[in-house]
Amino acid sequence: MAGTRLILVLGDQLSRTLSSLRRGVKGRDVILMAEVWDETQYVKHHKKKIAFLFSAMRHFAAALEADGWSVDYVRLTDEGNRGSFTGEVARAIKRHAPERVIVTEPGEWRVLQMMEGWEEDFGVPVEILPDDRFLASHHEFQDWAKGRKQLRMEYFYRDMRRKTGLLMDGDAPEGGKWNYDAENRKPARRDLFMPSPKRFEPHETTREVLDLVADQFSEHFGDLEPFWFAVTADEAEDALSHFLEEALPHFGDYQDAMLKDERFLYHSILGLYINAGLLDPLEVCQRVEAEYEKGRVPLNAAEGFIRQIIGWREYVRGIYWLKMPDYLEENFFEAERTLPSFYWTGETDMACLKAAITQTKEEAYAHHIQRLMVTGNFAMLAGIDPKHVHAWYLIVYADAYEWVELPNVLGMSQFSDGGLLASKPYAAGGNYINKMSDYCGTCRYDVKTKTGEGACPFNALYWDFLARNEDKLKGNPRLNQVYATWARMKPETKQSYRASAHAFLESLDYDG
Ligand code: FAD
Ligand code: DLZ
Ligand code: SF4
Repeated sequence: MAGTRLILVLGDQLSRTLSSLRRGVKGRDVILMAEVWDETQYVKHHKKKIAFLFSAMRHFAAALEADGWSVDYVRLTDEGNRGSFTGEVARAIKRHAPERVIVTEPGEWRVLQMMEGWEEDFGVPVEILPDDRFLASHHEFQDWAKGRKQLRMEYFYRDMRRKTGLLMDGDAPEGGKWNYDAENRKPARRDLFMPSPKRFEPHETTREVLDLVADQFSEHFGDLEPFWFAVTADEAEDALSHFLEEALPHFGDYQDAMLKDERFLYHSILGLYINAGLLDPLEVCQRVEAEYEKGRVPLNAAEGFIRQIIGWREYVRGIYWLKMPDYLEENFFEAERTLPSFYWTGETDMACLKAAITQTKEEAYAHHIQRLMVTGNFAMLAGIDPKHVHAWYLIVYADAYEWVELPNVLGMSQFSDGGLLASKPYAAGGNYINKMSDYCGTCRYDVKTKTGEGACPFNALYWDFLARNEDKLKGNPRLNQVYATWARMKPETKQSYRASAHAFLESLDYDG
C-alpha cells in the first residue's frame, strides 16, 4: 500500500468535495488544518471574521473525523505552533513522514508563492491541485481574455450561462434577455416587509473561539459580539433556505437600495459562507433557478442573483489571477492620501458614511452598493491611495479574501486599473446617494447645496475629482456628457467646487 499523504486544508477550503480531499484515502492519509498567527496578521482582520473562520475550521475538522478521517488540527495557542503555513507543514512532515503533500491551490497569490517553495524546502513532492469549486479554470479565463481589446463581464457571464445551462432555454437565455439589470434599480420603501438574515446561537465550539479571539485579538477592528454567523455547512444551508424564501423574490428590485435602519435589505449574506467553502456556488445558483422554475421568484431576481455568482464572482477571480502580482501596484489616478480616521470609527457627520462604517464595524458586513457607492466612491473622490483602500476592505468584511476583494476594490470601486474591469469610474455626487437611500434626510449636510459650509461634501468632491483627473478621463466616451457640463460651468463655479472640496479634505483627520 502507498504511504501516507499529508493533505493540507486551508481555512477557506471547508468543502467536503474539495479536490485535495477527493484524492485522499481514509485510514491512509492525514489531513492537516492549522490556525496560524501569520494569517491573522498579514492584515489585522475584523474580530468577527477570525471567529467565524476558526469556529468553521474546528467544526469542519470535527465533521471529517466523525466521518473516519484522520485529522491533525493545530490550534492557535498549541505549544510549538510556528505561526505560518510553511512552519506548520514542516512540523507535520516530521510527525507523519508523508510520501507527498497534497493541497488545493490557495485563493491568494501570496499563499501560492509560499507553497511553490515547499518542495525544495521540505524535500517532499508537493502537489497543488486546481480549485474546481470555481466554474472557470485559470486556463479557461486566460483563453477567453486573450486577444480581447476590452474585457467585459457581460460576455464572460453569457459563456458561463451556456456552460452551466442556468436559466437557458436551449441556446437562448430564459425570457429572451441575458440581463435584467434595468429592472433592478428601485429605491427601497420603508413600508415594505424587510426580512432579516438567519441568525445562529453560538454553541460550545464557537464560545471557545469567541473567548480566544477576545483574548488574542482585542486590538483588531470591529465588534466581536453579538456573533450570529453560521459555522457549519448545515447551518449555512439553513441560511440559504431562509434567503430563498424570505428575501430572494425582492433581491433584484432593491439590489441597489440603501436604508438607514435596514442593514441587510434583500441581500443574501451568503458571501462569507460561499467563500469559505460552506456552500457550493453552483448549487446555490441551482437552488435559485429552481425557485424561479417553481414560479416563486421573478426572473429579474433569479437572473440578477445568478449573475452575481457565475458572472461577477468568477470574472473578478479571473482578473485577479490574470493580473497578479502587478495588479497590487495599480494606481491610475496617482492617489496619495491616507485613509480618513473615520473609516475606523464611523465618527463623521456624513450620515451615509456613518451608517455604512458603523454597520461594518458591528456586523463585518455592508452590502454591495454601500461598499461601492458610499465608502468606495468617497475614497476615490477624496484621492485615497488605493493600497490603503485595499487594506481596509480586506480587513473589515467577513467575506474578504484578496482574490475577490482586490479586483472589486482596485478595479471596480477605485478605477485604479484605468478601466480594465469597469468601463467608467463609479463616481457620484450626493444626488445618487439621495435617490437610492434615506440617509440624506437625517444628515447634517444638505444634499441639494453644492458648495460651502453645510453643503453635501460629495457634491464638491465629485467635480474636484473630475477636474483634477480630466487628462486621464476625458477620452472616455461614457464621460462625454459630464465633461461637457463641466466645460459649460462658469470659472467662479468651478473654482468654488474646487475650493470647497479642498477645504473639506483639509478639515479631516487622517491615519498615520
Ligand atoms: P448578495 O448581494 O446577496 O449577492 C449574492 C452573491 O453574489 C454574494 O454572496 C457573492 O458571492 C456574489 N457577488 C455579488 N457581487 C459580487 C462581486 N462584485 N464580486 C464577487 N462576488 C459577488 N465580495 C466578496 O465576496 N468579498 C469581498 O471582499 C468583497 N469586497 C468588495 C469590495 C468592494 C469595494 C465592492 C464594491 C464589492 C466587494 N465585494 C466583495 C462584492 C459584493 O459587495 C459582496 O460579494 C456582497 O456584498 C456580499 O454580500 P451578500 O452575500 O449579501 O451578497
Ligand atoms: C483568513 C484566515 C485567517 C484569519 N486565519 C487562517 C488560519 O489560521 N488558518 C488557515 O488555514 N486559514 C486562515 N485564513 C484563511 C487564509 O488566509 C486563506 O486560506 C488564504 O488567504 C488563501 O486564500
Ligand atoms: Fe451622504 Fe451627502 Fe446625503 Fe449626507 S447629504 S447622507 S453626506 S450624500
